[in-house]
Amino acid sequence: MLNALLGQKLVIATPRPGTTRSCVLGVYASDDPPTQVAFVDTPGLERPKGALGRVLIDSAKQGLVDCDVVVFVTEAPKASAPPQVNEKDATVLKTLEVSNVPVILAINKVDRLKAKDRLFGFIEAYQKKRSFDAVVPISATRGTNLQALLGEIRERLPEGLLYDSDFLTDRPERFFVSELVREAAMLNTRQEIPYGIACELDSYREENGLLRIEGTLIVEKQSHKAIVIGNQGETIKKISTEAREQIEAFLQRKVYLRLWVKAIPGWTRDPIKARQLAIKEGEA
Ligand SMILES: Nc1nc2c(ncn2[C@@H]2O[C@H](COP(=O)(O)OP(=O)(O)OP(=O)(O)O)[C@@H](O)[C@H]2O)c(=O)[nH]1
Ligand SMILES: [Mg+2]
Repeated sequence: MLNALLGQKLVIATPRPGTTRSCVLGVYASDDPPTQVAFVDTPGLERPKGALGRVLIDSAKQGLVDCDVVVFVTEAPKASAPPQVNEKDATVLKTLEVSNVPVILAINKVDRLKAKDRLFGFIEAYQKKRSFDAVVPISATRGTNLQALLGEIRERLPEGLLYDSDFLTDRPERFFVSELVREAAMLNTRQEIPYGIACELDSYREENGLLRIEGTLIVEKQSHKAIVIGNQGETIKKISTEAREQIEAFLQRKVYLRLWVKAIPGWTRDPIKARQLAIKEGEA
């Protein structure tokens, strides 16, 4: 959704839960009317248990500090589902009870819902849980209603432009590069492996006009290492190629990328390691 709002790919997205780990700032800007919206993408507030899960919840809560508006993103119900608030959303809405900023409900993925009238019962069920300041059905992939969502957000922001007109994010280039590597690794692995993947960049330097990047994919079990490498290295090769293409598109230049795979057994269950490996603070 953030990428669609910004009109460019800034943050990573995969079908796997737990994709976003560190909060990421992305500034939307428009001249007509003059608008800046500083979006902070956060991890989901309801996550699998374990040390990494707790780290992600802390990270998400950090993203809620000092914001003027919360956009609570849920997804349109499946055709067969009864119109009710799902359990995970109910838990997250409890967390938001302490916040006294406006909360906008964005119902994403309406492109998947053929019978749009099913939304009415769904919205009613959410409004019963708490009174949202606005409700906007959207589709991030199709771009449906994004302007309406921006309008609802804008109306609730304080006046004034805080950033230079071309300012996009406060994270360094390297952060997004390591995220794109992690995204490619998550997209090419299955079951519990993606959740236990972290990425660290070991070197990032110019050499003869080429950007040379070396990085390590960290997995949480020895057995996962062999799977990420794949038969005759085919999986890691695919991950490297996809990551390199994404990095080249992001940086608009040619890069050389080399990846290693390392197991740090149980890192997602160790509170200190989970924090160190999953959350990038300031510099990546
Ligand atoms: N059909 C459809 N799929 C979408 C839409 N928006 C996002 N998705 C897909 O939904 C999946 C999850 O997207 P993410 O952006 O990773 O979701 P998230 O809520 O940020 O999840 P975490 O970062 O894991 O907490 C991805 O596969 C997206 O491509 C949409 O409007 N329609
Ligand atoms: Mg995310």
